[in-house]
Amino acid sequence: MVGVGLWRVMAQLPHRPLRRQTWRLGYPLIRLVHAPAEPSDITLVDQTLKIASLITAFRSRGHFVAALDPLGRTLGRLVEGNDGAEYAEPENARDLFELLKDYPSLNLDAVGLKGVDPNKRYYLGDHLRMSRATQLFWTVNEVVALLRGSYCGTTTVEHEHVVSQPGKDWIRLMVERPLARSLFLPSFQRRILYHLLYADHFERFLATKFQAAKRFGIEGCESLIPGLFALIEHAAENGIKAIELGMSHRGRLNVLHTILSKPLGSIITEFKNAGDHLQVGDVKYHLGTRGALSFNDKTIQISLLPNPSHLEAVDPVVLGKTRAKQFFTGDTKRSQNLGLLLHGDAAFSGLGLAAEVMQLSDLPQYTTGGTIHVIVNNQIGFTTDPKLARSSPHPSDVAKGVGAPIFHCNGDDPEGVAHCCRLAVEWRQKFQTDVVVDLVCYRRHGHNEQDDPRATQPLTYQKILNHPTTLQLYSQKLIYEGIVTQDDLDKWVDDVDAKFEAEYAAADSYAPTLHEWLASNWQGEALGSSSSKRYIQPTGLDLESLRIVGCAISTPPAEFNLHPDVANLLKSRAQMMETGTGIDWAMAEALAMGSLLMHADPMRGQTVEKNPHFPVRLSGQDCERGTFNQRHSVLYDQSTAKRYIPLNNISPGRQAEFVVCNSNLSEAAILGFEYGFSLENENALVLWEAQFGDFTNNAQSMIDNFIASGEEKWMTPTGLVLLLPHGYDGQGPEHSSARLERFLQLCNDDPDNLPGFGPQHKLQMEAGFAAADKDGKGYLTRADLKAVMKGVSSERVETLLQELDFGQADRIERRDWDVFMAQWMRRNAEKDHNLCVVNITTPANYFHLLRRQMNRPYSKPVVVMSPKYLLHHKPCVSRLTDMATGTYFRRVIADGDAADNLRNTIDLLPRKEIRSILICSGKIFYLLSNARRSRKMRHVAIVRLEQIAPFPFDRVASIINRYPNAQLRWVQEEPKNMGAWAYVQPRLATALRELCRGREHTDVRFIGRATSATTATGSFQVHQMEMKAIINAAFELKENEVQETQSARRATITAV
Ligand SMILES: Cc1ncc(C[n+]2csc(CCOP(=O)(O)OP(=O)(O)O)c2C)c(N)n1
Ligand SMILES: [Mg+2]
Repeated sequence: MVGVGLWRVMAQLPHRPLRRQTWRLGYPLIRLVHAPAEPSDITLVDQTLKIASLITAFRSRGHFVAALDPLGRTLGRLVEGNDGAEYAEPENARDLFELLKDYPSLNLDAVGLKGVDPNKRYYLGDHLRMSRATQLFWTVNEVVALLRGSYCGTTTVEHEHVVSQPGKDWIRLMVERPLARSLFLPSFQRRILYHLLYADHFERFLATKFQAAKRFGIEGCESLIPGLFALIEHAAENGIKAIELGMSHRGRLNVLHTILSKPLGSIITEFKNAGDHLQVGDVKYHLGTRGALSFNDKTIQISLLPNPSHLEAVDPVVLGKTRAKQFFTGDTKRSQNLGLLLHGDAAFSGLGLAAEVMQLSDLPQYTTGGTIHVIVNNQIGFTTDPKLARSSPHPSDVAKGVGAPIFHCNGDDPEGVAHCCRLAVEWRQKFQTDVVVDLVCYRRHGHNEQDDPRATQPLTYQKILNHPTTLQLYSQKLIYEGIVTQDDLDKWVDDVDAKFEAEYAAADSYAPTLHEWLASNWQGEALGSSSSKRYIQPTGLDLESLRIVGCAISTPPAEFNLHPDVANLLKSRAQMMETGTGIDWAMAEALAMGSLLMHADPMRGQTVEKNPHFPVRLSGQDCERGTFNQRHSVLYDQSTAKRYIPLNNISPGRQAEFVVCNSNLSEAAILGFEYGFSLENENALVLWEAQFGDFTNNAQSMIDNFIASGEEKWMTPTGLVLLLPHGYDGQGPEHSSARLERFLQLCNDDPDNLPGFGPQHKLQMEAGFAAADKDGKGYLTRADLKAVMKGVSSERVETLLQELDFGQADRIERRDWDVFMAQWMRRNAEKDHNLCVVNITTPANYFHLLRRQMNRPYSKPVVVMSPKYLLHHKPCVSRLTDMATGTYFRRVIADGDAADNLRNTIDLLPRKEIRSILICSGKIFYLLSNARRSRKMRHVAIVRLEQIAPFPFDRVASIINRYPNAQLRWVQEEPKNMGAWAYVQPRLATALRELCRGREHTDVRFIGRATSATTATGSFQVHQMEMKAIINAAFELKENEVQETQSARRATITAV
């Protein structure tokens, strides 16, 4: 084959000697192996190989000598003291640099082609991608001309690290051709110029009108705007229907206005601070919005997510939301919804989150089919030069780890920028993986407009001062090429400036609306535009529904070869369903999730099976099996490794989907991703599980800046559930604490004031009673109560009455009404709370909690201090009837309550004789209960705070009031400066002050570990001694419990 191919080629050869040499190479190849080659053969082979290496050099190192820096610093030796210069010194490509220095008179010595005639033709076959179609023989001159244009101009691409060979081939095909930079039509060039002009004048306008304001202008990188237009237009042409966009401060106002059409009047209002009545909770350059762009017959929706100052933090959120969009719109090919992230150069290379997020790009349950990253590479981060900001040549280098191709372009070449953006879109649609556009530009002013950058970068800013704007450069080019005239340009300038002025003049009467800040489909819930399928309904379910779900999740498919332990687990689950007892944590969780997947809509008379509802998505490290071997939500056939997910087989085709996925080892990226997922649609239960709660602080900014505060800042409610394994089992400082105190500190409920107790509340109650008691009998019946609670289901009223211990009495006195209304107001106030924090002790209560997330019309994030030890602790079980109709989530559980799963373990003294109340939360309850039983402490009551925040003032108080003569103790496992104590202490004081008047004992003593710098000891023995000391202190009626535990700790520590 080789011989025939070469023969055909030879026929075209110009010179006889060359033909003879080539023939020798082609025909008896064996001669080359067996006989010594002739010097001329060797020279030819050597030169051809050198040309091949030259091609490789251009492809792999051409970007080092490309003309990327608008300030002209990339190509050429760095001048000493030329601060701010790109790190990419030509040392990395010295040969190419020497070769191109005096182009077109090539210095072939530099690349080892000494003495070669640059016009002699060499057979290169496949080495140049284009050769297959057009040319097999190339002169060195042609090779250099082609590759110089492809890799060393104002645009270039890095692709040697791309893993996919077809991907590499495609890129070469796209760039290695003489006119690879698409010949844009004049109309397109005019549009680029117009967008450039608009972006440029937008900043000028704001700079003139608001000289003292920070706006983080785009000056120096105006080509971002035509670049984005080109990207979005090409995305629309390639089938994308919606873009989720995330970006930082730089140029954000410009993007908001020019790309997303945020009215200028609105931006001006924000500058003037005239929209404060809308209680916007964040600065203008953090806000999000939604917009749409139309190109011919195609419209593309764009939603810009709001973000905190924390750079890169929004990245995973954008991708989670993109994934959710794909999920909810059935975009299984991921070809219609695109995630687009704009980054700063310093942030992209410096912050690990960017790299963590890119790691998600090819993970089956996290991929979004490729993200397009655009780096606004202004070659500075605040006052820090690139050489101090990263250890690699380009800020984009971190993307090489995931094999993303990287297009670099010079910001002063807006056509090149548009071209790269279009190629990025094509790559993404074709290969469905991440791709980067590194837009190399500069920052004309300081970090913000109040900074003078000359103080730290004097030489760079001298250069910038003398450097024409991109608009000037590009308009000169187009005028020179005859694409536009100076008159055209002047007219555009006049029109654009006049438009801005007119909007400025009209801004005083501009009425901003809350909708301008909404980036999500259902963010408008608070504004009455919710798409919710949800309403308040009880979380308890009829036993039949529970059995349907229970049976499905404990039955493996036929002929499925289960692991023996898993087979036993399923058997025990089946038994739980049969007996209705012994329901453990994992089973309760599966029942809750399964019932949500099959959720019935009783209002429409539908049965469990007829109304598929509420998809459930659970993600986290090793969550499929469960870190503690408890969940096994995916079954594996032991002979085929086939997977089977019981929760997806309750009623296949007629249920919502259960997505369960082991995540990669990242907290911040995954938590951010799931938070983003939860923002897209409120009708899904989204849960993130940490391996151990201890690791959540790796994701602290997701918690502080999004989950806890997003709703208040940006009106972005979320119903995300965080499962954070927590509890002291003697496993050391980093496997004990999910840092409960941190979450409680984020909760916004007022420690000192009770809802329902203000003067205006009293007036409301009075008026309400008068309205309900129509016939003036002085009390209400249950019917009166239900009649006056318009729009509230009768079941719900009954639940509230039960919670207040009304029993079955049909006479509600005025005092009871006040209590009822205070409770009602408190419930309403829960809507204003930002975070719910629970530390639950029974599987049934966990079941209700999860179902409550989907059974109330508003969404709140829930932080669950989830158990480890309790997962397999025999007494920690519930009965099926604890989840049945009429049962509900208990914020507090006291001895003998219906939800008390350990009732009858001790015969307590009558309530008046109870001398001590131990209030606690979570796992320690079981230790206390066990000790109380074995020590026969009949005079001690134990109260479990299941929901810590919002604090259940009313419920806690009514339980305390049951024991009028008891002392109060708060017992916790955590050190005194951690756990719930700091949160609970003032709230207990308020509850006692307002709701427990007249009792003798009103101070609450602390029992727990002594204050400590670390969460827990590393010694198991010390841990056990500490636990013992806590339990002893809890049951001793001494005054100095704290000292007791403190000295116990010190003693043990010294002993060790
Ligand atoms: C996580 C984080 N750390 C620090 C900062 C403070 N900060 C704000 S802007 C900035 C420089 C960002 O540089 P770059 O990413 O290149 O963006 P540019 O401002 O140049 O567009 C820094 C350090 C921040 N906002 N977020
Ligand atoms: Mg920068």
